[in-house]
Amino acid sequence: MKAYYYNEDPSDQREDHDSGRAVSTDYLSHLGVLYHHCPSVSTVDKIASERSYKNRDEIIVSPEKMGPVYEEKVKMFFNEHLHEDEEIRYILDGNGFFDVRSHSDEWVRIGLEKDDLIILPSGIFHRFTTDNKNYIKAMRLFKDEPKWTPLNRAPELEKNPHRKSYLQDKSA
Ligand code: KMT
Ligand code: NI
Repeated sequence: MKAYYYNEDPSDQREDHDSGRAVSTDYLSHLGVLYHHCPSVSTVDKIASERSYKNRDEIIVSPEKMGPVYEEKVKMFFNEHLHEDEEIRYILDGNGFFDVRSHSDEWVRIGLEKDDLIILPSGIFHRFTTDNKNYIKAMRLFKDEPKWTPLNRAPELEKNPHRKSYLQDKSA
């Protein structure tokens, strides 16, 4: 895992966009974003049972797996959105970036690789992209039914109770 402020250069979203300003795991936790290194699935099982996550599936995001809709999917994952539930992802193979909004509404980029597990709190604005190798395999964990409808950023979302409670908790 490597976290840093995103530079807004006009290159493809899948490039590193590393501004050179590093972000610590401590700051991530102030945003409510929790990182765990999980060298084995049993470490993941422990976190899942502590948080009552009963279900999981696996997703591969790559042109081989998705075919011609890949580019479209990659653009879609990169739309800024929030969820009313936590988003937990455990990286099984490949690489990807989760970008989350800082307290001052800048993008913080979190580069993930195999064995990285990330928990995004409900209500945080974020987006996802593969990197320039165009391959990631990830486990998605959920409590009951998969419920991660993306709510795209819009002014009226500031009234969403999950958004309000995120802002209150994190004094963002
Ligand atoms: C998401 O929430 O954007 C995704 O699930 C993308 C694939 S998981 C790395
Ligand atoms: Ni999401």
